[in-house]
Amino acid sequence: MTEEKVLELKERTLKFRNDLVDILHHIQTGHPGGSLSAAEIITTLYFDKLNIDPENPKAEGRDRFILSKGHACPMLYINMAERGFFPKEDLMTLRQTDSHLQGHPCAHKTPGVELSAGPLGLGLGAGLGMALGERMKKSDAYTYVLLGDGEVQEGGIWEAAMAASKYKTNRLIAILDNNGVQLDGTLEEIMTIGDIGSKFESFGWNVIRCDGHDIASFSNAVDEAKMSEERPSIIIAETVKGKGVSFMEGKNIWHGKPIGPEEYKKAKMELGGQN
Ligand SMILES: Cc1ncc(C[n+]2csc(CCOP(=O)(O)OP(=O)(O)O)c2C)c(N)n1
Ligand SMILES: [Mg+2]
Repeated sequence: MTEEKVLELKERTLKFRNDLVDILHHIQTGHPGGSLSAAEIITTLYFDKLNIDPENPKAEGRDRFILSKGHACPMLYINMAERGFFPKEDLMTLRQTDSHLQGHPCAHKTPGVELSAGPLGLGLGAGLGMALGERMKKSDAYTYVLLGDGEVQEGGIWEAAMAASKYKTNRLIAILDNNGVQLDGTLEEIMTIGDIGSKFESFGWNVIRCDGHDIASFSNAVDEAKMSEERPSIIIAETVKGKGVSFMEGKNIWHGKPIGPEEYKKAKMELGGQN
């Protein structure tokens, strides 16, 4: 990735963090922590890596992105709106009853959303199915699945991990948003996932590590994953929950807390007061 592209994506993620804080403050609900930790990951995919067409969201042979940690959908919607899947004005309708932008992604309502998500643990199995389907169609599309680190405590993840390895789905790329925090506390406090890289490795996966807030580092990890010839890949992206807003960083309380007026002012100041 060129330095210009890295700079462009950096500017985008800063703008998108601002948009996120604006929207979640406006609607007084939603999930800031997990959205902020995935900002660089989602934006690098949507503005550099994914072969998708907002004019034709169901195009044959497209790459697929599954937000398995569905609660982070505000950051997904912001990226999708900017790419032109739907009008940006829709963003402020997030989580309202009649909106197509529900609090968790809904594939039937939002063009370009590949899988309805929210119940954690389902996205890897679904992504595996999509990757196998693409293989049957002799397509060279990639399927990306973004997982939370708390999410991989779910048993279904490990069934999918075993099957993906058995079927050698090298075009399946999981990304772990490894922020060390889940809903009720840190993973150390609730249930550690231990050396997660070794676990996936022993299940037969190609394991790649990167800094999930460093766009060049994440971009290189994706390029490396795409080279895998037989094994599915997992990119373990080191991240900080709530990244970019100091009082949210690493705090599980900001998993799903409304942003108050003073908090809003402080967050916007830290983010450079854009918009
Ligand atoms: C099966 C299931 N159990 C519980 C929940 C409630 N829940 C929503 S988000 C969350 C924590 C997820 O933590 P993590 O995967 O680490 O996400 P991130 O830190 O990226 O926000 C929980 C327990 C859920 N959505 N689905
Ligand atoms: Mg987490």
